[in-house]
Amino acid sequence: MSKVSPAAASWSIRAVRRATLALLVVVATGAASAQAATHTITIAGMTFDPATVRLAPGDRVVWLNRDLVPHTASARDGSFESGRIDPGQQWSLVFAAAGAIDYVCAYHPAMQGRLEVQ
Ligand SMILES: [Cu+2]
Repeated sequence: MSKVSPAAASWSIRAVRRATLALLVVVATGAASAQAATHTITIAGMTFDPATVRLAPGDRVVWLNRDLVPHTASARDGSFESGRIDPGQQWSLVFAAAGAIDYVCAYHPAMQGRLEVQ
């Protein structure tokens, strides 16, 4: 007999649902591990902290100004320019391409930072 009993059919539907759910969990986990990260650089005491940030292509970098005066994040090669970031404000950018970028504060050139996208 090749006829499937209702109980067996019901069991196999549950098994398929369970397998589908397991597959979805695997896909979601894979997506999460490949998800872009956010790196926050705090500006305080006239410094970028951390001064050097290593990130992966697609990651976002946030500059958060916790200082008492405005600052900028200005790439030496001109590839990005935050403009004025007032105290308490932030600015962010996603870096798609690999490479190293040195940046400074346009108002206080002694303030220096570096991004290493790899
Ligand atoms: Cu500054």
